[in-house]
Amino acid sequence: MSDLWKTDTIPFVGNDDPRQGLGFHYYQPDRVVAGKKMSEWLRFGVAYWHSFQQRLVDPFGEGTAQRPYDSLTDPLELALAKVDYSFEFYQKLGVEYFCFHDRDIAPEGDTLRETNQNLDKVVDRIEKRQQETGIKLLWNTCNLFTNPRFQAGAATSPFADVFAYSGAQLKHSLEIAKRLGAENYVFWGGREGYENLWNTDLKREQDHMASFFHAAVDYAKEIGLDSQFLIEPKPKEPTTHQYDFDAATSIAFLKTYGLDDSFKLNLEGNHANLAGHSYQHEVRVARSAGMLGSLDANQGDKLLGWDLDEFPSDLYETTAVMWEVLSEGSIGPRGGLNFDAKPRRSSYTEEDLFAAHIVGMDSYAAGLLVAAKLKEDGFIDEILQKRYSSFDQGIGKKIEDGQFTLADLEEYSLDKTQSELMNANEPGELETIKATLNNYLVKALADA
Ligand code: XUL
Ligand code: CO
Repeated sequence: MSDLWKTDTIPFVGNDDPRQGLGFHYYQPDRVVAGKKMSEWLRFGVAYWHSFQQRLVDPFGEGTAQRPYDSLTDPLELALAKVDYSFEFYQKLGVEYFCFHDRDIAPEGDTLRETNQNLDKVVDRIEKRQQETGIKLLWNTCNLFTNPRFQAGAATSPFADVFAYSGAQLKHSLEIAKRLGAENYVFWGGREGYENLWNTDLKREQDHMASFFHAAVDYAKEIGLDSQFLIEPKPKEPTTHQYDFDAATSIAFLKTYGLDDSFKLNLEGNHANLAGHSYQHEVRVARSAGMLGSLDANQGDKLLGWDLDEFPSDLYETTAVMWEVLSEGSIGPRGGLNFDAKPRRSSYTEEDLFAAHIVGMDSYAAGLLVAAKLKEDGFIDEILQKRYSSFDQGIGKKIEDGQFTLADLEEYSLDKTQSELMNANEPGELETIKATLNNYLVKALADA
């Protein structure tokens, strides 16, 4: 067992010595930034699957992780040991939330009845540890993708027994959300999509998925579960095309099927990149539709085109995301920042697991500090206000108020010369904006 594991909590060390490891350089939970404590803005969560269940596998190799419970062989004993370890980890790290899939925490039995019995024993332990520590469940979810039965989907499987089983599994998972007081409940449809349209009835599958979500909403009402439901978009992987492709597609789906009042979105950085978007784009799209729910914070690698789930370290990206969050007033009504991320395969020690969470937490804390300075100075807000100011009066105001016809626009524009129209533009000044953003980043962190 490492020395680190013996320390009580990860300390704040500040940034006088940039090389001082295993301490927070920026994250101070009680520090007030833009009117709220850092811990309230960020609401960090640890992802149980990456940190305690999976073992840093990749598609070409077995896991490398070294953890103190490795020698345990009895599946239930192992599951309980992981719960105990995880709660010690959250406390040492100083995070208030965690997230899990049902199948992360307990072994499956032969039947759903047996599986649920295993699950309940582990949930008992989690409930006890939550009561002892005050650590809360940011969200839980159903794993409807790992088991071979879900090879062709769960709610969108062409096979009715698989749909039925998925609903039965979901029912118990919602009961667990209620029991553990989950802030949110996430639906990520890893296998809800298609490999090829020649053997797929897309409309029928999407109808099934919608009826699955409606049944979830109904059951939540029935049992008095008040967690915020979230869809987590991802364009592909493992499925070739996933139905919850990105924020815009998911919002359209929810509106088409009358589900938009019951759901919001959980947005993930690496998923955004796989969809050809920046993380900021996905957050902005959700904000614009009033659908921002929560964040799965991670990052990809520019050179690799799959879901790498790296811990966030790109300060430019964390600044952009936190600027969106500050502009919105919060991550979401009950949202937080879950590290759906894992250390690299060669970072297999317990220290590495702490270091990985620390760089993620520090990167978002730093992003918050920079974004707060941008807000305080009104830098971006002024740019936006000025750029669209022609819509604040005259013809622009009429357009925004909907007080126009195409004939009005013709009358207004018919005799305008090319140079008048060119002069209606203002320079976008992106290069200056980017230089200024860099200056803010450097200065805000130097002053931090
Ligand atoms: C997969 C992914 C999931 C969801 C929960 O890419 O992000 O771990 O967050 O099922
Ligand atoms: Co995720």
